Amino acid sequence: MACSKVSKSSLILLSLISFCLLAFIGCTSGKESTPSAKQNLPNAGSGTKKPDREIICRKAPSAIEVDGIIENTWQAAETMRLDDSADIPDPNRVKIYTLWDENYLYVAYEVTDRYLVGFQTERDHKALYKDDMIEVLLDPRRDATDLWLEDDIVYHVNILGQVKDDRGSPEGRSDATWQSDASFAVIYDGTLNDSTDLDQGFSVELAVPWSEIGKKPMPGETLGINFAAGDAEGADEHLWDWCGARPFRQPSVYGVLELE
Ligand SMILES: [Ca+2]
Ligand SMILES: [Ca+2]
Ligand SMILES: [Ca+2]
Ligand SMILES: [Ca+2]
Repeated sequence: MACSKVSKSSLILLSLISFCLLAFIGCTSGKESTPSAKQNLPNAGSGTKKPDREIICRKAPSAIEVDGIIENTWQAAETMRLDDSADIPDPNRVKIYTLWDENYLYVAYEVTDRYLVGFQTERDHKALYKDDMIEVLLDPRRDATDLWLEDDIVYHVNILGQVKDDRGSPEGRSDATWQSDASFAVIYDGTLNDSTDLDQGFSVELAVPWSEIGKKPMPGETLGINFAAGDAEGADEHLWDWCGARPFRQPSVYGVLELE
């Protein structure tokens, strides 16, 4: 009887020791793995938190012709506003459309702008952002870093249909010598660089190949994204964006585009 009592207590004691030991090992390894997984990427992991901004990108019901004209097919898109909130007379009003198909991510901008201004006709010109223009910024991997990494792409398109396209690098440097395979087209309604009359505005269409984005498009797929626009009013040009990124090449605060 005594013998059996001792072995029962020993068994209970052994189980308790094993349990504590396992729990201790579990805690220790957990403490070690979390920071080491994150330490190489600034602000890594933000991509997993629920984004503040989301846009649904519907599938294009038919082909989009990239000619600057917002055709009927675009009416299938979920749209959003990116109006200028600057305290100026007649600030620009901006409406953004997105669609996708097997080959391209499509983005269109419809801009109401009373004074049309544009000068840069050279690709990748440093001053292109000073013209009336739009920007689309992508973080395809959604690693949501503060650095502009090799997956990250920005397309600036000015009112003349000229482009400044940059891609990031593993060191976080933006490289304007990188050239996109995307198609761009702009049309405007008004008189360019003439402030003596009032203009109507301009519209922009972009088709970005999925091969450039590096993703296979399918419903539920997501990208980190930001949209921006710029208005040149004489010397008083200014820019604004969807996500409040400063600089705009800051994927850590980007919203999410989800393919439907
Ligand atoms: Ca079109
Ligand atoms: Ca303008
Ligand atoms: Ca990225
Ligand atoms: Ca370029």
